Amino acid sequence: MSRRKALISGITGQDGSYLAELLVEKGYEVHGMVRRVALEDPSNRLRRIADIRDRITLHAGSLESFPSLYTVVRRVQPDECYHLAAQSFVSYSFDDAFSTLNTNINGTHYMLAAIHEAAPQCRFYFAGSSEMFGLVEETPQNERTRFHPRSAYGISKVAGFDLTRNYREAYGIHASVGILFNHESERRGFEFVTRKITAGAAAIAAGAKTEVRLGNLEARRDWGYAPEYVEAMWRMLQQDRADDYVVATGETHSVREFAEIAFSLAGLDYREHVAIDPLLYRPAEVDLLIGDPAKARSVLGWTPCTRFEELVRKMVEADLRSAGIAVKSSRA
Ligand code: G4F
Repeated sequence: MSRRKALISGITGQDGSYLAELLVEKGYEVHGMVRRVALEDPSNRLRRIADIRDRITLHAGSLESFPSLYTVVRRVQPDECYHLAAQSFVSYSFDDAFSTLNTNINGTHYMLAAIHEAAPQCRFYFAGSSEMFGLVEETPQNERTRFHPRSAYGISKVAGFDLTRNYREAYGIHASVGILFNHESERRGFEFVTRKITAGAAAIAAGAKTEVRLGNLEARRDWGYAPEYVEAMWRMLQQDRADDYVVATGETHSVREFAEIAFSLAGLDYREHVAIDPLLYRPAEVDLLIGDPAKARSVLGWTPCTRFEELVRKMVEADLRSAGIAVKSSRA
């Protein structure tokens, strides 16, 4: 039997790299779509997939160009397509709403249209987000909770959700949406608050800096461990029927709690090193997110394993090691 083929957009990111590793391990022929600039700067932009680079095939493609996506889909003829690529930093979407909306909405539409025209049997995954819930209308949030996005990023994800559902209903594409709550790891980008805190605490412990500047410490998020979340993506595409699923831990914690634990694991008191910068507050904040993963648990058989404190520990220990600090005990 020939190997199943998977195409991943956003393969160089945190989620894309973990998903590619999972699919390689499962015996898939894995293809990734990346921007041409990434192919020209492998040591930097392809660093997260360096370990599996010789076991995957990369194709140049741009979310801004339907012909480029269409060409990749037609050539690869994937059985499964995971559309993860996006402008994913919420804060940036306030600085440039136009490019966030263009890239995220058109990019998703182009991917769906390319699948519909060139590989209609392919199963499709769209990376939805808890940012779609925004100003939450109920707690915890589940698949039936109404969306109220608070940023251009959140709006673009709601549009992607609607596009995905429409391709499912109108054209019979096996298209599912994962409504993923925040998920972090040692591979998280430095612009996101968790990594900014863990890398900052490690740099302070190493004597390389003295403070970390943060915005709203009271925002609460449902933070899980990214490698477990890509498993949920894969499980969605193994179902007979396409559907939408909340993927979350069911626990919520504040940015302040994250900072307190991270700094203490680095042997520091966050109150002495965190400076509040009003410029880092968002014009419209998402104050509270907490997901109800009951459907993912019952239908997909998916459960999160890594609890909040363990997640913080994994991230802090990795950053301490990178900063040249020996870490004695790790439960990781
Ligand atoms: O880490 P964040 O930037 O993540 P955010 O905005 O929750 O979005 C992430 O999770 C979503 C899933 O729910 C994804 F869809 C999205 O792509 C992304 O991965 O910010 C978390 C919270 C916010 O409330 C923010 O205001 O932390 C607060 N915060 C406080 N100080 C900060 C900072 N966030 C950042 N990035 N930097 C700060 O200095």
